[in-house]
Amino acid sequence: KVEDLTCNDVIVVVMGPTGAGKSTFIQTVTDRHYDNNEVGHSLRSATSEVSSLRITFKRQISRSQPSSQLAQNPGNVHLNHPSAQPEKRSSLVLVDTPGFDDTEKSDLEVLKTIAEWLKKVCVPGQNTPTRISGILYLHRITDVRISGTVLKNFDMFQKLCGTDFYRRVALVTTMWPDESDKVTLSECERREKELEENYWNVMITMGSHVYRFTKKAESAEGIINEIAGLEDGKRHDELRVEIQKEIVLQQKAIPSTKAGRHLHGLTEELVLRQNNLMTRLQTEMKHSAGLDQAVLDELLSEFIRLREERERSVRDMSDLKESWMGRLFH
Ligand SMILES: Nc1nc2c(ncn2[C@@H]2O[C@H](COP(=O)(O)OP(=O)(O)O)[C@@H](O)[C@H]2O)c(=O)[nH]1
Ligand SMILES: [Mg+2]
Repeated sequence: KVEDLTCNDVIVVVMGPTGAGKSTFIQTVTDRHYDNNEVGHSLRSATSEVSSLRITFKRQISRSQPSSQLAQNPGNVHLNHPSAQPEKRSSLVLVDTPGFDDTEKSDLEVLKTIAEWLKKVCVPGQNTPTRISGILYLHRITDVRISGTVLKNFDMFQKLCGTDFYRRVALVTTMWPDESDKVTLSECERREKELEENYWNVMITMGSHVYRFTKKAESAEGIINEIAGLEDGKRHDELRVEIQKEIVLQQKAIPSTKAGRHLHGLTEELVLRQNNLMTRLQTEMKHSAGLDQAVLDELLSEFIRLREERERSVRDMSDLKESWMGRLFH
């Protein structure tokens, strides 16, 4: 439970589109620790909303392991591990979040879910406890192009996170092909470069780091070590996630946050697109004399589905509309 979190916990939030590999990444880290019998008590929630899992995390990466993999990877930051030193143990909480493309939830519901969780772990008036140590944003390197869904996830993540916190962000590419598959590998490396130059450049300039997740536990642990600042004691700095500042410190309602405002714009565009589509479908149905029944039925069910979707978008948009008073005060 969220209330169980303590100021000794290192909290790392994992974000990204559905299917980016968030749950797999977390599983990879936790499995290893289950095997080693190092599991502390579980914080996994019963719902599939935001779930968090606490493990006792031991620094296990020797000098030679990650550098061999990262050396061939000049775009990535070099993991510069000091020579063997006594193991350090930390209580690590990994937080799994839904993407902004959930099948069950609208984007607004997802935003609320994440924001509420971040609000609960942040006790106002107390200055040390439960800071977020880092955010991992996961991206499938196998995606041939950057889809609208992926862009939406990335934009929403940036707005939630805030520029100050970019230094504590790991941009993690997942689903790397095997070393043996040279053709696919070089294609993925080209995409990685494109991401770094055209999509992630601003974040990188402002301190975010890029990593590859190679499915091995060492790979995941290396990323967490780096980003959570487990080794350099930096986790007590004053950095905070933007939406936490907004809803906890500035007491803003979700529609008034940067993420909320951005989502309002996106939802407005979505409603326009849905309206256009519905008009087109209606025209098609009007001119449908002679079309066979199966085609007609399909058009009709498409129309009904679209109308339901639009209802939901319109509802979200009105929820996201800042009240007159709200705008005055923020
Ligand atoms: N080939 C491959 N498949 C992966 C990898 N990571 C995740 N998957 C698969 O991709 C799918 C989505 O992963 P999941 O962790 O559920 O994504 P989430 O929606 O972000 O939590 C699952 O079927 C995983 O088994 C990876 O590194 N390589
Ligand atoms: Mg998942």
